Amino acid sequence: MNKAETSVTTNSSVYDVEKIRSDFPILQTKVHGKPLVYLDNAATSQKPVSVIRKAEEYYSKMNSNIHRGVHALSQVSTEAYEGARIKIKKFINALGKNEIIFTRGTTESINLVAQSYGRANFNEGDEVIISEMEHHSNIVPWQMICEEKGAKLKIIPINDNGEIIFEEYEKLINEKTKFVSIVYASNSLGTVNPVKQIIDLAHQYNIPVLVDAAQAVNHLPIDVQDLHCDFLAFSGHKIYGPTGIGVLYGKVNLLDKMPPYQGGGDMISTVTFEKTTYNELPHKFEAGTPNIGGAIGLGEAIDYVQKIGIENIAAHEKELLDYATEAVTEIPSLKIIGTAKDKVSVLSFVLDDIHPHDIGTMLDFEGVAIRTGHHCTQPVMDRFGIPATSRASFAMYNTKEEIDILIKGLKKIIEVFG
Ligand code: 7TS
Repeated sequence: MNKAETSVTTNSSVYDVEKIRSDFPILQTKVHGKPLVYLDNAATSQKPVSVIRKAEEYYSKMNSNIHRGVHALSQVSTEAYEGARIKIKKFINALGKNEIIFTRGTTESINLVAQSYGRANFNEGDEVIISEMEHHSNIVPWQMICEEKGAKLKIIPINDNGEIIFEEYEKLINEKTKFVSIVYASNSLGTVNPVKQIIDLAHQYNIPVLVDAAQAVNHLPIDVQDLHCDFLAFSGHKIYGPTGIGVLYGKVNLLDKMPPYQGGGDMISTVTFEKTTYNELPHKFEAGTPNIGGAIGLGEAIDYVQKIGIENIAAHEKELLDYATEAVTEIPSLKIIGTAKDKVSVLSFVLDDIHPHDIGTMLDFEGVAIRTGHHCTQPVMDRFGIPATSRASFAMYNTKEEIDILIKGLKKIIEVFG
């Protein structure tokens, strides 16, 4: 492999993609006899060996329930779980560790805010603003609570490049608006939204904003104090961590006033049949035994990302995206869906007269994993008048050679379909 093509020079060092690849055992897998080319990172990322080992270490040396045992193992697992919370607090620069709530993932984080904040604060005639490019998990929870409370969902439209039309947002926001929930980076278009500007405008009206950072946290440095977001949600599995674990960040003054989302063990202070008082933050929002091993694994994944450096990862992924965007110009029948100026490493496209599912299936025979479909963003598909796209999404361990294999595969498919 040509070193010059696989390494990018970063501020501090040379980005050694081969070394990074060697940390991800699954990348050695063969699919249909071909080396795996994993380009479905927006769906879920692969895990480095340190995260895999951490899960093994947890279950073989630490496994015990947390916050409730005086015995040694319970103390070890509690310390590791709470240690992971502190790592996440530092990673996104939250003010305090009580602002970090462990959830199952982005979906649960958004549902928590909709069901807790929304149920307590939305009334008949109120309005909630989201955008046309949201993942279903940032649409449906708001729809559900709006329906229950008689509130209305307002949608910021997007332009032909897949960018938010900011002036339309300015027109939508008014004294009826009670909440704004916006995706940082779109999973089906790649668009990076001007979330800081979006938040600033909402705050002029004292409206809280939730940022869906599911596709941002693994690509961009995130500083919640700099963003001034009120809530931020992400999933562990998209940032090289385990599935079934995620994070809700919330400003302490908002979380404090919000009612619990679920009732059960660990979220209480005292219980009688007459009255229950609730535990302090963040435990008030973590009912029941959590995904302890998952949280510890997520802490390990964040250590790994910080070791490589999120800026270095971003620079490498930008190079891959630019390379792929240029390479597909060789295929005249290919149209990119999502041509925003500012994008994360997501390349969605359609090919004239060839259904994305056929593209996905045929690429699979070449060992290439991409995602095809509506990507849980049906309104985006409606906006572009298409049923589905094919989506290649790149991570820190992908290479230009893998993009070459994708392009070769696409050309072969076009030949087959005549
Ligand atoms: N928000 C965005 C922007 C996403 O991309 C996803 C998952 C979610 C929320 C939900 O995350 P979860 O971990 O709770 O499921 N997106 C994708 C995808 O693009 N392909 O598979 C899942």
